[in-house]
Amino acid sequence: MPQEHVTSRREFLRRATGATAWLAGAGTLFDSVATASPAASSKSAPDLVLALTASQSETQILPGKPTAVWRFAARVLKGDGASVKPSPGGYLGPTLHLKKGQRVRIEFDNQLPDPAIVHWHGLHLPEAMDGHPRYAVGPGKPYVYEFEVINRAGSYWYHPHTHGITGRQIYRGLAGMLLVSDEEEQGLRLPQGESDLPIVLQDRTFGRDNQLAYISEGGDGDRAGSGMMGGSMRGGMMGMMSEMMGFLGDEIFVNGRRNAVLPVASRAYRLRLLNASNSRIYRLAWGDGTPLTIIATDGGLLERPERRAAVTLAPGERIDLFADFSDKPVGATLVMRSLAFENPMGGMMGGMMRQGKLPSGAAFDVFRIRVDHRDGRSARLPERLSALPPSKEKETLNFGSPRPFRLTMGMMRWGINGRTFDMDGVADDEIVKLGTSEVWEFANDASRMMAMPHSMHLHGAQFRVLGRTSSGRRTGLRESILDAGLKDTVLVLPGERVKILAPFSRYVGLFPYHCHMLEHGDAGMMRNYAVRA
Ligand SMILES: [Cu+2]
Repeated sequence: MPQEHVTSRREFLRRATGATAWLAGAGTLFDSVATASPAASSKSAPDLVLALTASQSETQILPGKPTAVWRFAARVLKGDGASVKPSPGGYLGPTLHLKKGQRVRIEFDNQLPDPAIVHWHGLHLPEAMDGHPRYAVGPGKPYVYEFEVINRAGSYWYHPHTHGITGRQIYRGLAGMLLVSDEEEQGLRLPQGESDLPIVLQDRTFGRDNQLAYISEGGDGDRAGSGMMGGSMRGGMMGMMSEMMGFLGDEIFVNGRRNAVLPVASRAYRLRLLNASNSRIYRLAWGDGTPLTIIATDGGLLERPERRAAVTLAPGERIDLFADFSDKPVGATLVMRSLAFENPMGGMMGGMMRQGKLPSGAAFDVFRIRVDHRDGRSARLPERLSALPPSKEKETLNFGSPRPFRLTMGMMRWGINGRTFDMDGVADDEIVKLGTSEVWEFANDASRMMAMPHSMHLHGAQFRVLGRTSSGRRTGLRESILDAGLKDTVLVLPGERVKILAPFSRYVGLFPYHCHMLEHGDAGMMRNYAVRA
């Protein structure tokens, strides 16, 4: 281990007062990985060591008073200096670039006034490295992650996973992209470097003094009224509604900036879109009607590019687009739109949520691409991108009788099979066996009072979507859903049943599965499942 790293690590430990048992045990973490995975058997120093902090900050978004935000910052303590790339402007955390097979240590330092823990969304990790809310550390406390990157190349992301306050913490700015590359992907010569753009979609509302306003945090008293949801209604009735139905911001932010314009050259790009909004669903399409060329979903490259007029992107989901601007003149602009769709929030409550400045299902511009210089280079998109691991559907334990997960509403609280989150708890019907695959079925049997889409996310597994059954009624949203490739998050619309095939490999332990509409998850629409040997 290089001396330089030892020094900075000691420094970190000294600074992080109160770091006790956990840090003392950190040196043994690779042992526990090793017992679970033969591939990680050599107990060696990590290839990459990052320091990651979360702290209070401010940024200039509107003219006048800066906006208070919370943000991640990272620096490389050891290894490839290009592993951390700052997010351009805005408040988002830097983009982390990891490689498959890399052994990584991330020394997280919580400088927030809140407890916090970081989840590496989409990565397959040992339980203690995955950011389960029970590992949250208090203000001023560290948490050391050590893991091997075993995921295939893909667009993943990181965000806090603190019980009950994840929505608020992400809303204030705590999120960043985490890109994994591998040899298969490198061989394809897809656009990279400056031609590979993370595009993080969020929605935000400004309240008093240019500050971000969230649910019942107030700050909206001086806003111009927008119907019954405007003005002073927001903190009270609207706050309660948002808390239950999910927060929708008034304005769209891309990479932490509003009215985002992304300057490009006239060449081909890889656009990595992440929906990091609290609860908003997008139905993305190019403004000029050009089909979207999708090359990857949550868990990495598709077998072949998919061309679609529009694609639905639910909270937590990612799609990578291939976009060739080589025939565009300098000065040309192209708009990414979110197309109108039938508001999936039904029932009495859903009717109320159809109001507000930017209701669910409204059409709006998401961002603009502007060609600002010429570049002769053109890139060819291969027709075959990747070989997905075989899904072995017929070999699953319960093929034909899926494990049922009803998305429920009881006592005005969202739940799963009628239960809400229990920090260490797991029910008998939530235990799976290491080394097996199972079919799970999420059933969103909407009631008349409450019909909401849910964006279901599993930690610890990349799954396949086997199919969805629904009434078949056209809503716009449903027709645009892309279930291809490996997924870790899947949208389940009201009235739908969605079947997935999930493998439980490599690591035993307790892993959360939950709705990624952050207000639903925070309200308890989250459970553990246990992987046992
Ligand atoms: Cu939900």
